[in-house]
Amino acid sequence: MLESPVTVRTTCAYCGVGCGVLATREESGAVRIKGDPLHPANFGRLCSKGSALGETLDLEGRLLEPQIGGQPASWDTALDLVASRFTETISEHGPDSVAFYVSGQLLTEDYYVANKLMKGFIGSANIDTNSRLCMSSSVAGHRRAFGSDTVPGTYEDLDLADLIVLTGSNLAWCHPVLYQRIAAAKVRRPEMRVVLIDPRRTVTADIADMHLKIKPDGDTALFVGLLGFLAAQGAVERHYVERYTSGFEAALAIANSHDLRSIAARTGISPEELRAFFELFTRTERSVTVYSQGVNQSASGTDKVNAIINCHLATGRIGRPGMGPFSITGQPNAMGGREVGGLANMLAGHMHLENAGHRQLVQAFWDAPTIASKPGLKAVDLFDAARAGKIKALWIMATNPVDSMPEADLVIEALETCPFVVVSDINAMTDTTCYADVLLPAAGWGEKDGTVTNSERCISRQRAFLPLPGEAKPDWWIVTQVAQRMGFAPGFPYESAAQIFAEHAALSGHGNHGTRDFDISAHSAIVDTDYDALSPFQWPQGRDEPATEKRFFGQGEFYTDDRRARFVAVRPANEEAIDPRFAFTLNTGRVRDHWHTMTRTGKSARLSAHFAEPFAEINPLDAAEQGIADASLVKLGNDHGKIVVRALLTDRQERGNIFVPMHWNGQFAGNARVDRLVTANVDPVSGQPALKMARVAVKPFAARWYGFAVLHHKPLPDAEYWAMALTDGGYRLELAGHSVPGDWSAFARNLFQAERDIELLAYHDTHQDQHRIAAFDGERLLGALYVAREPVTVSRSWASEQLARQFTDARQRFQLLAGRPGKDVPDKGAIVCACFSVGCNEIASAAHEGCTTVEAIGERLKAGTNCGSCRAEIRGVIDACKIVAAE
Ligand SMILES: Nc1nc2c(c(=O)[nH]1)N[C@H]1C(S)=C(S)[C@@H](COP(=O)(O)OP(=O)(O)OC[C@H]3O[C@@H](n4cnc5c(=O)[nH]c(N)nc54)[C@H](O)[C@@H]3O)O[C@H]1N2
Ligand SMILES: Nc1nc2c(c(=O)[nH]1)N[C@H]1C(S)=C(S)[C@@H](COP(=O)(O)OP(=O)(O)OC[C@H]3O[C@@H](n4cnc5c(=O)[nH]c(N)nc54)[C@H](O)[C@@H]3O)O[C@H]1N2
Ligand code: SF4
Ligand SMILES: [Mo]
Repeated sequence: MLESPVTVRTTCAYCGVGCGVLATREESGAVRIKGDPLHPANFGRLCSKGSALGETLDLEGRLLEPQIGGQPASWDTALDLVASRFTETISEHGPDSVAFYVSGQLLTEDYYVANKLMKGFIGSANIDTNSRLCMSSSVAGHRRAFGSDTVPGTYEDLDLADLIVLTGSNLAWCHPVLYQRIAAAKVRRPEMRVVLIDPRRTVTADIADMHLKIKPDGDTALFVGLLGFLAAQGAVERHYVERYTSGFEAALAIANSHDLRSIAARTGISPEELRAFFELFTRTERSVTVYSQGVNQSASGTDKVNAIINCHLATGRIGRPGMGPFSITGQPNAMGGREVGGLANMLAGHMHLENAGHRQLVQAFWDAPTIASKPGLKAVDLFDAARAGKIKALWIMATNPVDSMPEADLVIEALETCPFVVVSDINAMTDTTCYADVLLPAAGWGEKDGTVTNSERCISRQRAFLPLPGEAKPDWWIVTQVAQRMGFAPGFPYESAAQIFAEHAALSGHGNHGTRDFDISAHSAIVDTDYDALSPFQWPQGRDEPATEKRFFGQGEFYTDDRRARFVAVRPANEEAIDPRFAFTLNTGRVRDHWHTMTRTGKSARLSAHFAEPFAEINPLDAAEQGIADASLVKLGNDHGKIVVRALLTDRQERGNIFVPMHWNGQFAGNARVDRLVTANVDPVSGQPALKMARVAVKPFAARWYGFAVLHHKPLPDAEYWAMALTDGGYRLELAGHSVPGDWSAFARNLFQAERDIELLAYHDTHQDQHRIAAFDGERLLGALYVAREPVTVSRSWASEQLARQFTDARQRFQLLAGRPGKDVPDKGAIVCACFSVGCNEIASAAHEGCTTVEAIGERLKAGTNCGSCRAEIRGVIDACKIVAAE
């Protein structure tokens, strides 16, 4: 047990920036979180999610013991059952009848043992990961171009670049600390240029000098056009191309078959804007192209990646300071998972499954009975196979596919069909755990030890600073135990994460001799104490030669057979014909303060205040045409299903396009799992699904009543629409329905879980269909419900604050019922700054009083002065006030 308070250096649990965190456990049990000033990824900075990590660590909702069929079981019974069912299934139906579906949120050591068990000991490659939904087009594009899955550059390149092209990346919300780094570099060097390529005007546009509102999937055309332009301007770096690459002519021939006009038609960007961007890129040697899910999550994702890389190879802008294509990773250990070969078509240590020499190396090193010789099933195929009855035992670790896979309802069918489903998770109740035959309680962030690799190949330690809760165990331990019980004890002797890391490091150098990029063999003999003290380091760190160069490919030396890079002759994808029944393109992605399926960020009231409800961003003209009013509800549907979410009308959204966040799921909303609607259409090379491109019809959801409630107990809502968010002291809840409850007081009593002896304070206007009902338990508010025919206008942040306050007199109670703050209590409005809970009304009034810069707002209200993630939104509020003032 750790003595408290002790400060532990660890790494953030969330995104691939991989920020260093200082975690201190106070005497009270609370955990204080600060950025680690010494960590090279963040130098002390954290974003809103990282800063709030301490608020997500309580044990409410945690899975604290193994369960079989929903009943508690001992570890021995559960592990024996998993091992025997896998062993029996393999002996009856062969190794390919079982599968693991794992995650970029596992630590490298967890991932390494899971991959070793499946590929070397079970003898199948049926282990795939949620990275298939995330990074696999980047992996495939890297491998096509470089012969290896290498990210050539470093974060420092973002400081040094004169041009940063952000393609399909909402950096301000998804990699906030890198965004801040670019923003700071731009202040230091105002000549630096930023271009954003995204169909939506996201808050990232705030630092962009140019925003190219590209048509969905226009990226390949754009970069093919750029290649042609570079060649026409004589900007091709002949020396680099001739000496270090092959295939240039074929790629150029395609580029030359397109003129500016055809590129304009395919991208939706005007020829003038195209020319301006192409000229900027042509004349700026120090250019970095940062790309993320707008590139990867597409049926042409791999081609997009190669179209980008082609432009960097053609100009020799790769592997030198301030230059390069830069695929930034999403999950904390997306890179580590790739290093251990966690994808169904990869082998450990960045070796290749299709390479017999590599297979032999790995098998011999592992002293394994077998080695998978053909690629396994990729995520979408894996769940299809389970649905078809071909996968008979499936183990899911650290991912929530019922929410995050395309055609998500078919994943439910797959889990119902599969005879034996094991889920390792930290939470007892997720949309996936409820389909498990066996649930295994995993140790979470702060409770376990291991390493993660961030987007710039920097490996850092996650360290435990909390005791293991209940019966929870680290994922590597769970897999090791099952492997031993399957009869593979000699291959799985591990007693600590350090031993696994040492083996992984040794394998990376085994038979390498400079033929593989991934080499950390300098750490092959690491022992527990050194592992405990391990400082962040960037790979490669080979045993033989200390790395002197932190970037790859400045001097060629690619990992293809002839050590030349390949230009890939990519063609712009054809535009698909539109089924008129589904006239809208559905784009999906992230919001600033939530992480994926909300199993962790949903526990923080501060993070839940930024967006407390699932929503669809719709262009106001489209909304008008469909009869959709702002803040009303909309139904999005297609042949796969329907969802209902709040309409958010905004001209940030282009006509014909809709954006819905991926986060809301069955635990937080009645019917908002957006992946129900996304077709499982995959990229032919990488197998990554096109998660940014579904087709839907959009209609108003004709609610006959709308409700809003704040309540102390977690609600079990009974309404056609509901969405719940945590708030200080309880929950806030949005409701709506077609069928009108007969007795609103009974409805409210039920909702608040108010005992019979608790009296309700109620106001009913049956003529207007307005109802307001509150219940108090002594001086504490148990719940307040506001019902109206139109969306309820009560201030959400004010109402939420009422849960934490004491009601001592009748006047306060009536004020609550009136749904209005007293005159002396201003209404904050929607929360903009999560760190200091500052709302948009407060910012707007400060702006009206003369605070017209983000800095001035910071001085007055503190908003934006901690993590800075909200600075772009603060600027948005100030600008809106300026426009109103000018009108
Ligand atoms: N707050 C927060 N941060 C996160 C996460 C989170 O859940 N929450 N998750 C992490 C993970 S795992 C990942 S993978 C990353 C993802 O990070 P990002 O890729 O930055 O995030 P997304 O919102 O998925 O998508 C980025 C943008 O792609 C745009 N886009 C859609 N279609 C196209 C297209 O055809 N072309 C172009 N050029 N753009 C397009 C979308 O409009 C969107 O703004 O974020 C990581 N960081
Ligand atoms: N429509 C649409 N769908 C998407 C995307 C999109 O942009 N649009 N993005 C895709 C991308 S890029 C990604 S990365 C995925 C993410 O999708 P998921 O991986 O499904 O999302 P998470 O909510 O992160 O799921 C992680 C699960 O692991 C559990 N967990 C947390 N820590 C641990 C641990 O230490 N051990 C174990 N065993 N479990 C743990 C959590 O409780 C949670 O249930 O979603 C993909 N799906
Ligand atoms: S940017 Fe934010 S979420 Fe990402 S690693 Fe850093 S603190 Fe964590
Ligand atoms: Mo991701």
